[in-house]
This record gives sequence, C-alpha cells and structure tokens, in this order.
Amino acid sequence: MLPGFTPWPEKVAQYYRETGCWSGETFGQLLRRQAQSYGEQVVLVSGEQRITYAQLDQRVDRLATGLNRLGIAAGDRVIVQLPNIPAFFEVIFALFRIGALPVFSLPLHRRQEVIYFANYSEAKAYIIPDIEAGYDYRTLAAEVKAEAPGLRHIIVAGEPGEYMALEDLYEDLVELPQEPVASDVAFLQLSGGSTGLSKLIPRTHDDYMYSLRASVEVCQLDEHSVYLAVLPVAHNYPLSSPGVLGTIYAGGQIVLARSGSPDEAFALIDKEKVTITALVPPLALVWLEAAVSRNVHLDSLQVLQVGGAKLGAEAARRVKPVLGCQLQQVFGMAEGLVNYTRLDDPEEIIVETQGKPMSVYDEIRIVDEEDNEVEPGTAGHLLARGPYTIRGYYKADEHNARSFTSDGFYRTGDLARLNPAGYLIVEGRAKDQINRGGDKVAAEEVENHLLAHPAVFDAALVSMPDMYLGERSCAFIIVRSDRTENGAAAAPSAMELKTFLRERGLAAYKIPDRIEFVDHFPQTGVGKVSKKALRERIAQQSAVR
Ligand code: OOB
Repeated sequence: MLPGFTPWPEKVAQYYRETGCWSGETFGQLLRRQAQSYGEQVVLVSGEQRITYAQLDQRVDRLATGLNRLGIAAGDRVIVQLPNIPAFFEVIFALFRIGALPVFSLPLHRRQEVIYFANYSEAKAYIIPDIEAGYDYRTLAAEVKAEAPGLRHIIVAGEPGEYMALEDLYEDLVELPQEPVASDVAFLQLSGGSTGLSKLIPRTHDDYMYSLRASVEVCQLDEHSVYLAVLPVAHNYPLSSPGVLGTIYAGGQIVLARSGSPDEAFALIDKEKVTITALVPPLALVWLEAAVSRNVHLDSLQVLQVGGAKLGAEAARRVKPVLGCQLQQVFGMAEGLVNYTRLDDPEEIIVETQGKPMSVYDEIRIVDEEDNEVEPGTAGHLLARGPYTIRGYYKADEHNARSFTSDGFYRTGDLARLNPAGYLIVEGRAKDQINRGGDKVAAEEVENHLLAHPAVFDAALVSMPDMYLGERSCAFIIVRSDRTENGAAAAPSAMELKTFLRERGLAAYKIPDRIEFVDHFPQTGVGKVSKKALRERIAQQSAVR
C-alpha cells in the first residue's frame, strides 16, 4: 500500500465491496473492456484527429511499455501537466496500466505549484506539452528541475527541445508488469487548499470507478453521448463528473476543446453533435450572452452542467430558454462527494439548489461549530463520508486531524443547508479560500508569498464580490514601518507586488486582483485578523465605485 495513504477501515471497505459499490475493476481494465465492446467507435476527437477505442487501447499498451522500460514502475509518481489533447489520455491510462500514479497539475500552474507538487509527491517524471496557449512549458520544466532534485525525466508531448519526446516512448508491446489492484491508489488529485498549500488527494481505482458509475447513471450517459471537454480535463469535475472518464465508462465520445470560447465551442457542438458539456459559472454567463447575440441554438446539446462555484439563480433560469438544453448544477469536490440536480427535477430545484448527493451510500451531515447537527433547514458546516470520499489527504497527518472527524467524515469547509427534499443549497464557506469563478485560491498560500517581499509587514487575502467571476481576491497589506517612514519611494506599489508574485512563479489566477494598503487589520474578539471585517470593507468599497 502507498505510504501516506489513509485507507477506509477494513469493515467499511468490505461493506462497499459487498454492496457492489467497489467493483474491483482498475482503469487499465476498464479501457481494455471498452476496447473490446466498442473497438471501432471513436473515443477521442481533437481537431481533425479521431481515435477509436481500439486505437487508444493499443497506444496505451505501447506507451506503458516505453514508460516501463524507462524505469517508471508501480507506485512511482509522475506529474502530468497536459492540456486537452489525446496525449493526456494515453499518458494517464499508460500510467494506470503499470500502476504508476499521475499527479494532476493544471495547465495554469507555474513554477511554485509544480515544484511543490514534485517535492511533495517525490515525483520521478514530469510530462508537459511543448508550447500551449503561447506558453513554453519546457522553460518551466528547466526551472522546476533545478528545484526538484528527485525528478529524473522530463517528457514532452510535442517538440522536446533538450528533453525526451513522448512520441519516442511508444514501443512494441512486450509483457507488462502485473497490473495494480483496484484497492490501490490510482492517482493523486489536487485540493483547492484551505489552510496553506494544496494537499494531494489519493483516489483509488475502486472509489473513483464507483464515482464514474454513479455519475454516468445520474447524468444518463450512454454510448451515444458526446461530451465536449472545455475545462482542463485534469480537474476532477471535467475528469469524472461524469466528464471524460465517465464518457469512456459509458462507451461515448469525447470532443476535446482547447478553450471555452463560444467561437470554438459552439462550432464543435454543431459539428460533432455534442450532447453534454460542463462549465464553470463565468463561462456559462459568456455562453448565454454569446448565444443571445448570435441567435444560435445548440440543437444537439441536451445537458449543460454548471458547477465548481455557485451559479446565481437568475443565470440558472436563463439556460433552458436561451440554450434550449437542460441545466444540471454540479456541486462537487476533488476529495469526493459530488451532488447533482437530476435531469427530471422540477425547474425550481434545478435553478435554486446545488443538487443532492449522487449516491445513496453518500452520508452527509450539517453541523454547528461543535459538530452538533443543526435544525433541519438551517445552514451549517457540511460534512461528508461515503464510498468515494477520501479518509485522509496524502502524507498530511496533522492536516488530516483537522480536516476529518474522528468517525471519518470529511470537513468540506462549505456552509450549506438542506431543503425539505434533501437538496443542498450552498450558503458560503468557512475555509480560508477564494473561489475565483471555479479556480480555488488558498489565502494563506498567497499571503506567504506576499510576506516574502521585503517591504511587506503583514498580508491578508480575502474575497470581494464580482459580477462575472462571483469572487475576486483582494490583498490587504501593511507595509513595514521603516519603508513608509523613508518616504513613498521605498513603499511598494500594488503593481510592484503583483509583478513580484508573478516573477516568483505563482499561477496567474492566484495574483490578487486588487491590493489595498492599510495601517492595521481589524481584529476579532480573540485578537485574530478579522477577515470578515476586511471582506465587508472591500465589498462596500467596491460597491461605492
Ligand atoms: C470542484 O472541485 P474542487 O476540489 O476544485 O473544489 C471544491 C469546492 C467545494 O468544496 C466548494 O467550495 C466549491 O468548490 N464548489 C461549489 C460548487 N461546486 C464546487 N460551490 C458552490 N456551488 C457549486 N456548484 O469544484 C468540483 C469537483 C467535482 C465536480 C464539480 C466541482
């Protein structure tokens, strides 16, 4: 078993097996099975390229052979930072087949994030594209390699430069080592981070496969489904809710988009007869605007999923009349629990709630500060436990003690209430995180980077309301007194601080949208920084402007 992984207690695991939640199938086996059932059907469409299930299965075997020959073996961790291209699928399934673990990094991650994941996971290899969206990942890899001594291989999907070409690793299949078992950890997914840096989330074949099966059922996917992948596929939502892996589970077809722009997406929906896609709320707003102004109807589209952040009821109400498809709200987390509104739910439920747990085996509780259940219908802290919700982060004992109850419930950090029909309404957040239109920013992480600036005495990052993204971030800064006394020249400007963070190699979505200089922070009764007061202050200030 992977060191640093917290398994489900044996009795619980047995129960999930007996009830059939955990089927014992691995991802490597799933692809093999689908290649047998749907061999000649197209699984991936990327530009002009069309790849069938049988072709994908063969390419995966050949890549697994090459990766294995390179020395990547069962249990090894490999950072995968690939955009929505076929190589993403070949790489992850090849790793699954040899029992190596993808560590999912998002395309927007930069030096800080990748170095941290590489060292935290003790990754042996790092797989990148050459240039994507104008950014050269080989330059990033050089910087990462210098700070992550454990990285032995850098593999490039595309022009390799000084590194190794992924294409050269496809070899004739020789015998592969024994495949992993379904109770093994299949990969490490990223958390949004609530205190400090993101934690890694170990997901097993068993638990993740179950989440696919339940998602496919709720979302009614089958072999005729065509899923458009707009969001970066490494994220849990487009990966598995039901996402690209759910589509493979159902025998359907995946259409890969490189961006979420209506120009690209609408054309793909029309051309490939897409039936379902998934967006975050800001993108859904852009699509609604674009559909109205261009007077387009996305005829084949049956379901538009929106999740990752809260969708306003007003926007939710417009989806069906404007786009002509059913809206499905998705409230999930990489740690496990996923809630969906059902496709046949009444309009009010679909528009006003964030759905209900996808499985009857999900257990949720809404509690107060003392972990006592609140009165039905009142808001409280959402706790979750179940067959696909983790029991601990990877190698994070101290953090785990705070993030899980003694009886194994995950503390989601979300504030929610239940309506009488058992649907969740997200009311806010207790965790110190900013949800920037679906991109999660851990306040403490950004504060620590700000504190590294010689002129910064203290920093507090909070959310401020934003019409488009839902929330943006605002950093309140106290400048060192010697700086302010020495005159304006010595105190940094907001622009300088942003540049400082960017040059440190922090993902762009974590750079504060706004910076406010203050003399002191408001305090809570016990002398902590009152982020609530700071949030109220910036909300008022931005409303005045
Ligand atoms: C998804 O996963 P993560 O891990 O990036 O973020 C999880 C957090 C939740 O705890 C919650 O705070 C927020 O994102 N969230 C929502 C939401 N969906 C996610 N808040 C309000 N309304 C929603 N509909 O974001 C994710 C994973 C799987 C499926 C969907 C989303």
